[in-house]
Amino acid sequence: MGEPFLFGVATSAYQIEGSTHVDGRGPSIWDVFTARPGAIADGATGELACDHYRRYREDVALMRWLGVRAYRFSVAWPRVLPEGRGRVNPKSLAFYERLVDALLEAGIAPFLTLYHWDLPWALEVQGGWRSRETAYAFAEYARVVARALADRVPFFATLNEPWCSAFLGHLTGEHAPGLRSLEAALKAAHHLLLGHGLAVEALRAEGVKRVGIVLNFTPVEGVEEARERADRYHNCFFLDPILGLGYPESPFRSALTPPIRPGDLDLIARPLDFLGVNYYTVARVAPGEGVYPVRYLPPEGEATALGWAVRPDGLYGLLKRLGALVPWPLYVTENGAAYEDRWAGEGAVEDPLRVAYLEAHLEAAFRARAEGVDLRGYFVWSLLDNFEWAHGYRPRFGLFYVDYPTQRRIPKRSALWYRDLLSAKGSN
Ligand code: IFM
Repeated sequence: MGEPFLFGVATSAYQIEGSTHVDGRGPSIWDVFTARPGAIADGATGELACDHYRRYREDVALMRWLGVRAYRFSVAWPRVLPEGRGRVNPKSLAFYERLVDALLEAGIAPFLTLYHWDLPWALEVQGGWRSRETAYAFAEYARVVARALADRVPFFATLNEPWCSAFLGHLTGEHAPGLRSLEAALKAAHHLLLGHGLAVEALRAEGVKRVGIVLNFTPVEGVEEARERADRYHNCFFLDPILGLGYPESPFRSALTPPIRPGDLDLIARPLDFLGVNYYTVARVAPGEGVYPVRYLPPEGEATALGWAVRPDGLYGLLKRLGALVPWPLYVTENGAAYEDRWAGEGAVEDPLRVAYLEAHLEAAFRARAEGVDLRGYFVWSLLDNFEWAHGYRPRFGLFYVDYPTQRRIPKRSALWYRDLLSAKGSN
């Protein structure tokens, strides 16, 4: 262990930046998906979001005030390469350089994610992640970003939650690009992983210090067969190939398989420097019907505004499981809770449920760490209320409340709590 535990906050480009038509940014699959009638609650889009592209200095000041040591953010691929590959847009790279420099000046380590779901539309029309070519385009993009930032950014994660990109984007249709096809989902899953492997090589060639990936995990409870199937779907599908174990037995009742070519699995299993772990809740399942014969049962006990059970023991169990399996240090790269917070127009926003959620989950994470799990950091999702994908702006995950009409940021009680905690731990 040795290095100080990294306390941070996390965000992603499309969820906060806004300025979607500025400085030569190309369209992404989310710009197109949000325009589809009925796809997003309240017809919301990321066009303005938290206006972070223009207000990033103010947001870095909020982080400094909190006393965090690290900031996990993502770079928007369609800003850097508006056509997905080929022509680089220097104006956008300059934005991320300014952001990184502001963070470093504030003593905050940049923790960069290359892909948090905003595929350039120009690549989608050529087949998106269903096409093997997109994996090569991703490695090209990784190289461009690393060339500009590797000297200042100590952590690079390739993908955020490829499970969501593949399955929510191509199987259930809840996320962009909104397809409903198992064949498409399996192709996307494999090409995302291939892109990850190729990007790892590109990042290393450009001298990036620490390279990893961020996966989302949902521990599963329920009767044997459904539980094991759902565990393969939620927790093993991406982790196993990365660990060199190949894909798990298919969670689907189908003869379809990922389109693996010779050498792919070796590329996907390149050694990493860390695994990012996103954890929010557990799932309760029972046998179901169809190609994925699992039913999800309503949560028992306390749940957040998204109906996700509050289960800090799930994080403890997950970290113990991963600690025994994964040969690299772990970071909790996202953890947090959505509530429909209200601001009275003055003072802090009172969010006692979020404070209790974060306190209990941090305690669980530190218990696992005290028992030997090599956990190096913890990032609250999120710094700010933001665009919560298909749910629009109603669920609020932020430590800071965003009053969208004025773009004012108002600290919630949880921000004050995190700040006190970090100052007591000597982080600020
Ligand atoms: O907002 C998302 C984030 O983009 C990815 N992980 C889960 C968060 C909450 O749903």
